[in-house]
Amino acid sequence: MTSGPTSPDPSANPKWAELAAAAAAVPTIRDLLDADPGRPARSTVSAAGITLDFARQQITPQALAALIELAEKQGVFDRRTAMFAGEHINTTEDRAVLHTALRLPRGARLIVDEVDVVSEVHEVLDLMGNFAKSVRNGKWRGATGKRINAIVNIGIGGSDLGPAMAYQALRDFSKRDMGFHFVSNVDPTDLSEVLRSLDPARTLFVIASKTFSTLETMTNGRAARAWLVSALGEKAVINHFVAVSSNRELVEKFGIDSKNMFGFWDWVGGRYSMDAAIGLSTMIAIGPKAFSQLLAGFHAMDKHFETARADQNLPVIMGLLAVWNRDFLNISTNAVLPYSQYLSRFPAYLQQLTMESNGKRVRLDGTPVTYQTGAIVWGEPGTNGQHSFYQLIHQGTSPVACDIIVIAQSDNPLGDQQNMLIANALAQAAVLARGRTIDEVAADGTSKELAPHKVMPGNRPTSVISAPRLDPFTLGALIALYEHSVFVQGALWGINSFDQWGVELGKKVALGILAVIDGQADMSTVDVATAHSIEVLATQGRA
Ligand code: G6Q
Repeated sequence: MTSGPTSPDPSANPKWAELAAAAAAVPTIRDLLDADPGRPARSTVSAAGITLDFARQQITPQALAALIELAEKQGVFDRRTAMFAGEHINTTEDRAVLHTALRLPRGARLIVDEVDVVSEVHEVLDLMGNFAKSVRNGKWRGATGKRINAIVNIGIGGSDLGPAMAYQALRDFSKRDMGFHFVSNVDPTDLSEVLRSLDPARTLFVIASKTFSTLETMTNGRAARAWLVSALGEKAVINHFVAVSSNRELVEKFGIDSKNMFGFWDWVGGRYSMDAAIGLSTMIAIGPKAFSQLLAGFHAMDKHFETARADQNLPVIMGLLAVWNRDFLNISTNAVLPYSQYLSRFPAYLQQLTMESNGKRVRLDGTPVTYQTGAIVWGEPGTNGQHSFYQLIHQGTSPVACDIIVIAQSDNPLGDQQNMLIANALAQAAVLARGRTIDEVAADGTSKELAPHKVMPGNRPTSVISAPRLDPFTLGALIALYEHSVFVQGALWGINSFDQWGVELGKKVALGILAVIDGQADMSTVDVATAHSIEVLATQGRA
């Protein structure tokens, strides 16, 4: 750990008390909207093809300005500069945090720890590009000479969620005569269900693991290898397995030719790696050209985040609104509601990005926080969610902040369906923000007894995030928007958004318990509750 990371306590800053007082007196969203017809236009900012409309957030312009001042005083913008420059801002792991370098254009210059980062990034992108092309055009063949028609990405967490989300999001840009599958769970069902429909002679496995030692990925990788070898023999492995990793030694040990390994660096965190080599399956799906458009979208949002003034800066505004909702309005959860079927895995992706990054309870210097940090993030695509959990958002007792994501144009126009989709998104945004008063309910002729049941309190802070079309560029920009919003939140809270000790512990503890279950360690090595559960599962026929 580098010495002496600074992390001033934001709640000790006089601006914090000022913001708390502002929150106590803030009008309802309905009142804010009704008092100021110019509010929607003034609360809308666009960059990199994405528009953020935060008119339905419960905040005054003065409070937003105070948040910006607090961010300035907390060193959020200096930390942003340090991140882009490759300083080791991930202090607990002594690493730079440079996912923004993954999308720097060819020819840009960034030297970090005496290494020309941009050349290295483009070297790997070129290797990936050649490989992706050869799989797509059939030059790369399986061991029996057949073309590959199925790609199976085996990875978990950051080595799965990004590629799985991006494939789903960009399906319309994908090579439709190939199948793309994502296996992550160590539950044997995950791999088995994927393999049952595949032909070994036409299947290519991408083993995606930064460390190449993650239990789930290595176990599924070995099982996939055994499946292939039993059909085609040991020699076929070289034609049917490639690796994405930063651990050459373990890749070779697995039997994968290191020529077929696509590397990345310790300055790319797992959850920030879908635009590094972890995106290999995405690149095979959409082709190298579309992948470079995806990177261009990320880069456009990076540039905007780096250079735009704070009050026009989408990630800064979104990040500060998240802090406002969490700490000053005391809202503990944020629903991400994409009105796009293509974005159906986006909430799951954001769960990792936001909760693994900002689920932290001590500041950089190790002192405990005395305020709330990362919100709980979850969601499902609209309109599906409307017919289930939206009920709680509308009338439950816990307020939920909402991000409604709308894509204006459909790639699959069908009658009036796209208009219906958009109408539903805007209807929900209106009701969440404004609610429905008892007088409005009564005006419908509803009886006195029934009326209270039909009242909606509203006042659910809602942002509408929109874009003309969901293409690779837009997806890149959208992801970068959330990445940097997460950064702003973490920097203001003074926490390290780039480590994940909770996740690491889970990996370690599971190995100890596995040793007990497999009879290689004594029951006394686990706690009494775990020992009891192991015994209960044994009586239930655990294998
Ligand atoms: C991401 C996390 C975690 C990680 C997985 C897979 O930020 O660290 O989700 O991506 O545990 O790790 P490997 O890529 O090393 O297998």
